[in-house]
Amino acid sequence: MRRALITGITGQDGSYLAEFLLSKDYQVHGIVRRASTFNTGRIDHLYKDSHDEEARLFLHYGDLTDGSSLRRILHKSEPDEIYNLGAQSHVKVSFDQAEYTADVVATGTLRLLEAVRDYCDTTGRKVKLYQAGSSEMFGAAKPPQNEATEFYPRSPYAASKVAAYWYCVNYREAYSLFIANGMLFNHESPLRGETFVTRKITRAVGKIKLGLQKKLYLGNLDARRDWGFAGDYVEAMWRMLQHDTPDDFVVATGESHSVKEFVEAAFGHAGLNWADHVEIDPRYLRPTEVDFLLGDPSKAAAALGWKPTVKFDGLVKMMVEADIELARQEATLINAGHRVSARSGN
Ligand code: NAP
Ligand code: F7E
Repeated sequence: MRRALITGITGQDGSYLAEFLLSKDYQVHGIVRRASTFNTGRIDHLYKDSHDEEARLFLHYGDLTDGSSLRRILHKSEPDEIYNLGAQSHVKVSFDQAEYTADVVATGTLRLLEAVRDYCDTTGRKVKLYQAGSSEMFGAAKPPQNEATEFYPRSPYAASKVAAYWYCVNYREAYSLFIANGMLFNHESPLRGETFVTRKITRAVGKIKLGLQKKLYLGNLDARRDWGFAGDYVEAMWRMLQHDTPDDFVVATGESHSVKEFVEAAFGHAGLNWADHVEIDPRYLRPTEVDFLLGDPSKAAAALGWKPTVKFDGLVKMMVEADIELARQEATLINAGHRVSARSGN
């Protein structure tokens, strides 16, 4: 049985990837941060108690800021494949917590690479590593962006992902490790964190539809993104590690839309007029913005046989419908006297 180790398993992509690998009969190990509240909501449906003979998902406490935990978990889990998805992944937050973002995203990746290098040396095992790079690394570079496009990061998050990318290239060349950098454009789903713009919008649409919220406050509506479905993108990660040689790939849909187009489509799908509900709050603007991302995924299509199955309209519909259902459940709870959080932000 092949074994995979996922950092960031409790995040959106971690959840889809764990489910995908379990469906391929992997034993899956995931690193979970200690928190005072449960943070495994996205993977609870995959978990079986470790005493259960059928258990194939195992969780370990660790952190990318804690190198010794990474080393210990490598020895415990003995992975064939590692997916480094752990990150402080919010671009706006990275301006407020720049040093922490660099420590997790850039130095955290370096800590993991050092641990993997020593693990391979001492055990003689071969381990493949996927690094979660981002279209944010292209930043202000002219669209369309592909593997040959020069990086022009526009945030501490993006600069940290560029550093992590180059650490990975260096470790691949210096120590002949199998390391693939994915340069993934924005990918979303009903599991997307609620402070990223797509989910913030579809959550608001659901709550407005059910009468639980009136207004949605957003920042820059003109930014353009190439939005795909997270379920499709985790398969691209896996395909990169099944390729004969380690390489770097752009993963995108090849279509770009503005935030305003997403807003119009999401409210429209619920039969609402966005102009009645959306207001601009400068709090959500960024010191430097990434204006226009449009990925060219032709290398991934040719070399990995990967292509997206969900495009813009299908994605909006999937997210709006899931969030209307969620708001319906919340309305039921509120009517039964329970308290439900009204928090939104970023
Ligand atoms: P996400 O939902 O924000 O999940 C991030 C994961 O990283 C969570 O499991 C989080 O744990 C974990 N994490 C945070 N700080 C950590 C630390 N110090 N040590 C270990 N783990 C830590 O992100 P995502 O959307 O799934 O994205 C996955 C990866 O792809 C990230 O590296 C992100 O930067 C990158 N990426 C995402 C996109 C996208 O559009 N989604 C595009 C390109 C690249 P908690 O649950 O405890 O917070
Ligand atoms: O912003 C604009 C905002 O936060 C998208 C991360 O997964 O994808 C993500 O980064 C756009 C930006 O994602 C609001 O200014 C307007 O132009 O959803 P986002 P992101 O910054 O593109 C990349 C590929 C990653 O790697 C990251 O980890 O939407 N926008 N109004 C807003 N954005 C937010 N969050 N909130 C607003 O109110």
